[in-house]
Amino acid sequence: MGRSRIGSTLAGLTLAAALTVLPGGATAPGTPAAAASAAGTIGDVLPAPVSVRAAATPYTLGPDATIASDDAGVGGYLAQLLRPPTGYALPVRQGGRGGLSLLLTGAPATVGQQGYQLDVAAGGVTIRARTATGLFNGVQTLRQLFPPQVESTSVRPGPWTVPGGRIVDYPRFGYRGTMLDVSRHFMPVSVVKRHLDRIALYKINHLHLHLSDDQGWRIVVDSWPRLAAYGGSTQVGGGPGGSYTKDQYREIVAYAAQRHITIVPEIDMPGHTNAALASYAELNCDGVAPPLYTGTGVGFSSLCTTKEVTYAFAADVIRELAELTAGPYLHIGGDEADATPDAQYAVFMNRVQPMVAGRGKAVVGWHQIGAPAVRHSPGRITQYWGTTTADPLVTAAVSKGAKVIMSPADKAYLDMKYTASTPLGQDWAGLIEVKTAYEWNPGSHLRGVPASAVLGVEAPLWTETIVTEDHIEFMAFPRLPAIAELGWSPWSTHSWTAFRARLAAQAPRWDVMGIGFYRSPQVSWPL
Ligand code: NGO
Repeated sequence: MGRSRIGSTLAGLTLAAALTVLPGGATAPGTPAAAASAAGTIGDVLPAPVSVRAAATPYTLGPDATIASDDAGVGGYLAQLLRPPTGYALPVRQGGRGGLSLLLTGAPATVGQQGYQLDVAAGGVTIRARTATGLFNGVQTLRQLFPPQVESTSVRPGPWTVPGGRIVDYPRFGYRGTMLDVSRHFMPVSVVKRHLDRIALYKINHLHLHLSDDQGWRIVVDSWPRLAAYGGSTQVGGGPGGSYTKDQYREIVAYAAQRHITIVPEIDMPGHTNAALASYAELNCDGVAPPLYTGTGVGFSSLCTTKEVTYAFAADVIRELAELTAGPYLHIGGDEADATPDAQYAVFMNRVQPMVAGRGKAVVGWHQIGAPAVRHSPGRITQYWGTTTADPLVTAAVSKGAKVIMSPADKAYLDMKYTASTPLGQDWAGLIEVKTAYEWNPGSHLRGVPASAVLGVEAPLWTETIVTEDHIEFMAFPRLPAIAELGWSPWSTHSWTAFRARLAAQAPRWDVMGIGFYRSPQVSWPL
């Protein structure tokens, strides 16, 4: 299969990239014409893989197939995915070889910690990786190579044929995320879990949960019980709200971990804190608790940064949240603290950031945390949510050593309307059709922020106007896959024409999964 060509370069272009199978059935020069089987080609994957070599060797999964996996977790996950639609037994064996083999040996070094090599030949499918995460990512590619009916929860006829060839693949950025604002409207555990299942399909590996805001506090904190009990008792529009018990939250973290997704918890401070201020009068400078808030205004609340109790509160919340957090990050918000004097903002952050570091976590903050008077903290990450292409706060944080998560609001905000007539969402950052979500380069979007300073991308879904799971689906699909591709695929594969064809091919899968996506007129969806 000429794998030696992978990774070699020609005039700055990798040969492997030059051999990439293009969407819409077209193949780049040198690819066997016979590659396109009835099941499509092995390059019909989203996000676009680093390199694809199609071959006329499709594999058909049969009733007697077995799964052999060096990692029991990923092997079991694949079996759980394939058993319902196929009706096959698909026993999972640790080690050895099967029709589907997941091996922690033999992957090329280029695949790194998250990548994989996938080979489809008539005799079977082999995924090789250096980590379980790499195998998991290979499984997501394999999942997309099966016909869309593979997503069915009941038995379908098949045949379960996968196009032949080889993919060698690894991400451009280590961090590919999306955010769910469970504060403005609370989302039950079942909805979060289904969302995790869906984002995994596009190799999104972080789910940021916006757990507190003016309208609701959504996680139990034992040392400050009124936060959830009272501060979580409503939401935008005045509904019942809700909050996660610690056990429910652990369940989300564990479910995410099985999908190789890290939960990034956020407690937004010192602004966006009305729910906390309403729950505890002592957190207010005047000692008077405001009423609960169910509107959608921003920038009016602040913890009292001159009171010691505020720091005891922050320390308790961070300690309890860090204990629940498997991943390396703890997000402390820091946006729109318009009701906090600038000097006090820096005093607050300079006391709170070390609390996070002291619990062994890296600080993540919205990019206002890059204010010059706020010190760097080990491993600190700044999340850019502006709408300009240069930002002094981001460059200042980067110059101190921070890495950047790119969430430009005019490109990556999933709560923006697609068009003026979109029934849901806001438009303060602009209208974001699918092409707008796709046509930007996270590695060069901000002047003075080189790709090497970019940790990755994140698409936030704020929920002022988002109430139900249907709403989440409509706003996230198909824009989230666009952001996922920006985070994963090498820039050399970037092409709107190619992307929109691969995107269209996802629609039958979403139909089977019951995802009510936005049928953008920019994409030629199959009938
Ligand atoms: C802003 C604001 C949020 C809003 C969101 C709505 C950030 C980081 N703070 O983004 O409170 O919900 O816009 O688009």
